[in-house]
Amino acid sequence: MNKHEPAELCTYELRDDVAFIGLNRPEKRNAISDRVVEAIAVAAARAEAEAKAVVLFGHGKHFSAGLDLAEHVEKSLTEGVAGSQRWHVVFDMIENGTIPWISAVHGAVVGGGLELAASTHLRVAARDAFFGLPEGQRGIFVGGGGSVRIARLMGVARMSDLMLTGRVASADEAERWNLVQYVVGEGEALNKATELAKKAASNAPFSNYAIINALPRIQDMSRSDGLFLESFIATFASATPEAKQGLRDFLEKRAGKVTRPGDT
Ligand code: 1HE
Repeated sequence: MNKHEPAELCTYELRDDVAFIGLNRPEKRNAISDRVVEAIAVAAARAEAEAKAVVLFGHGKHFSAGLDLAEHVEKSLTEGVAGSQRWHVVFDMIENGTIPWISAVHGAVVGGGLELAASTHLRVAARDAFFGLPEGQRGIFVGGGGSVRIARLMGVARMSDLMLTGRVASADEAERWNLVQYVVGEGEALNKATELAKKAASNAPFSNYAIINALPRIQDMSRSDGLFLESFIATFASATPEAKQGLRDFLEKRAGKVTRPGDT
């Protein structure tokens, strides 16, 4: 191990049902090395086993500066391909797991850092967050799933703009472009993500599983296949004990109503 690296590249804490996973390499702006990818994999496996939702955040002043360029520059072509494919496997564990992940981002959310955030299910940005894909300027390409995930979130034209011109998006632009779902004040992203994670953790596990696994897949299907699959998932969900209980709770006036934003 490099003696300058902290032993714990990802912090992990379970609070109630929510796992808090923190990228912990602040002196390198949470740049993602091979060891960081493995630390994320270990944390993700632990969260899958014991948590009902995850909040992912970065220690220090930035969420993540993306790919560790110092490590990358030393790699052969074969090592580069293998490295990219390992990112794909680990980020797929996040996206296609059984529990919802919510990213709380601030500062730089750049390159592979944005690819990591895009593999989670919701993103909350603090107002000081900024979003860039400087791969074009560095002579490389996205390799952590961005061409699939980021392009689906913000669209190919916007992603091409960031990659071709080095344009950097503010938190408000990122929200307008569908990269993030919430923008909050500086220093408040973790609190907001925690609030959302607690809500998501209280849903029926099967509903969460279907939301995070079926919705993205259905977008990749034909309309007819998507509707067909939806019917089966809906029927299966309705047969779970949580659904029977949830429906009865509402009908017998034990469950909350849907309220207007701002109403309690
Ligand atoms: C790094 C990295 C890194 C910082 N790899 N070491 N990503 C980028 O092209 C982003 C490059 N980084 C930056 O633009 C800036 O560092 C930040 C805007 C993120 C932060 O700026 P700042 O002023 O807070 O920090 P800094 O002084 O630039 O960096 C502090 C240290 O972190 C410094 O090392 P030091 O030994 O001189 O102290 C930097 O070299 C180091 N550092 N970013 C390695 N990325 C799967 S494919 C994905 C492809 C990509 O992700 S491409 C985008 C790569």
